[in-house]
Amino acid sequence: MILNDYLLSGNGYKIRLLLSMMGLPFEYVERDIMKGETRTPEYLATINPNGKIPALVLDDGRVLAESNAILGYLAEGTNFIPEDRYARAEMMGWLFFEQYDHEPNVAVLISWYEIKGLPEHADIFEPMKQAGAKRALDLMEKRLAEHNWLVGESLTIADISLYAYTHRAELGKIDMKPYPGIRAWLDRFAAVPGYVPITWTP
Ligand SMILES: N[C@@H](CCC(=O)N[C@@H](CS)C(=O)NCC(=O)O)C(=O)O
Repeated sequence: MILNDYLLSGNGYKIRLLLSMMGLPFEYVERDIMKGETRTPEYLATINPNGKIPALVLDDGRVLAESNAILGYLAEGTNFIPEDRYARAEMMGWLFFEQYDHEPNVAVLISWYEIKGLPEHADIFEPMKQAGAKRALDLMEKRLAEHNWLVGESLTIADISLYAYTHRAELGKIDMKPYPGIRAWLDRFAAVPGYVPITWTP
């Protein structure tokens, strides 16, 4: 498999984490999103018409985009997805939460400070993103103050998805002190066999 990715992308890191935890070999292809390398006619035509990483080229040549969809594809039939129907739906709930409530706030703040710089009218948008990030982290804290993992009793792809940006939230100037449950979960996660840091590629 070939992973089209960008090293500092949390969305891409989700896939690198799962592939490593599953011990699956893959080729890594860096696409510099800051240079528009996911927006070239060739990339749009052959990899992802939506112009984004991550995009995984499967062994049979088909391509999958959308990080959480790729996680679901790779983890099908493994312990990373609960067998129980209700638990599986709960896991999907966290994946949708990640894309709608968490990533658009936490990841965007990180990218403003680490990669892209603040946008125009940051005085209006920055507090909105900080408030959204706080709401998302408060919800995670409610769960993780009393449980080891987001769903059931073991790690699922929901944990992988939400770990990717949460572990770098402080780079988005988000104060993690009020979140002891999340901080303990981050430590637990980093001790899972196959764990790799965001800067790892095969
Ligand atoms: N919903 C998508 C979001 C992917 C995404 O936003 N990728 C960013 C990097 S994190 C990207 O490729 N940006 C380049 C661009 O939009 O030109 C997912 O979860 O995979």
